[in-house]
Amino acid sequence: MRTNETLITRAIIDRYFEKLKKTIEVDVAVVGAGPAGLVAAYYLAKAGRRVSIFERKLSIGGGIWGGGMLFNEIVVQEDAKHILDEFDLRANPYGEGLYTIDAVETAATLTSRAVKAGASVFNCISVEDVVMRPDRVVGVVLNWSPVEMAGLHVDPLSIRCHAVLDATGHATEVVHVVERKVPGKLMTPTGKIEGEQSMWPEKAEKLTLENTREVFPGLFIAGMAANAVFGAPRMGPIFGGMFLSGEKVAGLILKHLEEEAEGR
Ligand code: 48H
Repeated sequence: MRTNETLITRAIIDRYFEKLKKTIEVDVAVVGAGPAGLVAAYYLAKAGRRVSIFERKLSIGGGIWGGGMLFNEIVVQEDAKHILDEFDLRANPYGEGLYTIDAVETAATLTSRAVKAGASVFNCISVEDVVMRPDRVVGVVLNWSPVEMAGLHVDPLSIRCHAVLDATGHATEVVHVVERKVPGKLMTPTGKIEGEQSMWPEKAEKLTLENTREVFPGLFIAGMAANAVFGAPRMGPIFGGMFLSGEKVAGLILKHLEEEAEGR
């Protein structure tokens, strides 16, 4: 058995660049690997689409790990139970129509299932801009997160895709870039980002699903980003809306990809 250092290095470089080359042109670029992004990526990959997820942090899972205030349990309501079953997550009934799930099991399972379904995950890579042609989004601009953190002047690389999903949570970073830099208006009442409101779980959970949609040609929003863009409240550590939003946006993007292929 050969285990010398150069072989180990060669194996890592070869395999990483195989993954990276496959991502130069994909069907969907998912920005942010929180619950909404991971669930969406899973359903898209399961449907046979080429999906890459870009996550700024070293860890995958976004806000799942900390549960509520670092108590690492999350709450999911009955409406989203079918998604828990799809992912084989162990849900413990709590009160009427609610379930608790171990936050660590949730983050690990969503990640594992998205990757096994075929999604490629690139951690420690931040999306800093989009590619536009001329007034639609056709790709994302990438840089290493450590480059971003160190404030180094390093030019990025970009990839092309047929749809971008902003699943960056409260910050809704991709939509902010588009609002600022791409000609045209967002598909919101004011044409701009409406801004997140304070906490109201029942209303917020319902609105998360309603607000999950295409917000600019080629750009979709899901999860907390959907409420931030459309001016809806936050909901605290209940995650059913995030899961349902991921499932819904996957369906919308699949339809978009089919329509685009018919028009090509
Ligand atoms: C690459 C990026 C970039 C970027 C950000 O915050 P998330 O967990 O997002 P959601 O919407 O899937 O889930 C929201 C949920 O965790 C939450 O915060 C809830 C329910 N809050 C309610 C409340 O009241 O507070 O994940 C987003 C991910 C994170 O991992 C970021 O690091 C990542 O996106 N990210 N990745 N490029 N430009 N911006």
